[in-house]
Amino acid sequence: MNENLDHILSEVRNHVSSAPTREELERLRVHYVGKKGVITSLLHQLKDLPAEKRKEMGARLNDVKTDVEKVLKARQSELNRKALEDQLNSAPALDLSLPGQYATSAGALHPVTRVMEEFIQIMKRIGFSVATGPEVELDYYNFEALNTPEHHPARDMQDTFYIEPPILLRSHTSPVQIRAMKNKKPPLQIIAPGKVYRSDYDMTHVPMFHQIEGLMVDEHISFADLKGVLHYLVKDLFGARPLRFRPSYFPFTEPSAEVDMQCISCRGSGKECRVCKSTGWLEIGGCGMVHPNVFRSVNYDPDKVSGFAFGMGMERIAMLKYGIDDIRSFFENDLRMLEQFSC
Ligand code: FA5
Repeated sequence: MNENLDHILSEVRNHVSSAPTREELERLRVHYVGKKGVITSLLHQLKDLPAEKRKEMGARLNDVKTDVEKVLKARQSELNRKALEDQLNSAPALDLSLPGQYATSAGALHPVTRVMEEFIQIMKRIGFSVATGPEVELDYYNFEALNTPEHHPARDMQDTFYIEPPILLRSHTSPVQIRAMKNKKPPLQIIAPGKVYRSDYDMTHVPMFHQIEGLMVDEHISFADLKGVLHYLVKDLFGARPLRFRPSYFPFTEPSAEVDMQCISCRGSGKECRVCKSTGWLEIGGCGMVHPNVFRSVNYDPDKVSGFAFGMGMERIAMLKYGIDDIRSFFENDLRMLEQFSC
């Protein structure tokens, strides 16, 4: 059997090393080490040998089997490499300078993102830093600490989506005021950009929109500082425009105001103007002086510090900047509309 094995091994070496194709190599593999192959049947015959011979021949047979498998594997790698080379040599040369079959258009920032970025850069220039807070918020930060306790009628103005009370989707960016003041002692000068959610839907209201909150706290901050900052901001965003501060109500500011900007379409004349509904003014946000109760809720002393806060709707500002009359068109993903603002 030993001689027989030597013969098999040299036969395998000859046949395998000259196997011209992968198909022929597979046939040889089946012939020698397949289920009914030459070496496999020799292994089956081991049981008929006397015990001591069986052990010696078993070891020898296994060595031969391992050798055969190695030879087969080596030839397989050679044939694979050769097949790949043939394929590469016969393929037509690839001309990478040819223009593509389909034009790919470059992406661009969404108009609302662009307005937000512009807004943030302006505010950073005058010393405001960016603060953030969660969109899934606690009732405490969204209302309670902002001087809006349970059953306060002002909660109805911002009807929102509750996950499970007291957890809700924040209805404004004002909760970041509380988080920022709890984190740091005055002075403080922050803006807080982000998504907010309300149960609203019409030409000027959507259920998800973006606000940027502003908050400045120090000794002797007055309404004049608030006006100065907002005039600077609007001038940079739209060019010099008259602003109007209309008395209003927010539980977390006192006094409070809505900020209106002169209409960019009719320049304040109001004459048959769809954009400002003939009023000559456009609302861009709410603002006011931080209420003493808000300071108390974050352990600031309202007798020592004062501050202003504002909250602006980014979609509304983008509508004014780009002359868009239906806020919903920002979210319909119609490229014909969005592409007009890419550059
Ligand atoms: C507030 O959200 C206050 N937190 C703003 C504030 C902050 C006041 C700090 C005082 C101090 P208001 O609900 O008015 O206020 O919303 C602010 C702005 O968000 C609005 O002027 C408007 O531009 C925008 N806005 C409100 N609701 C929507 C909506 N559903 N869709 C799009 N924009 C909206």
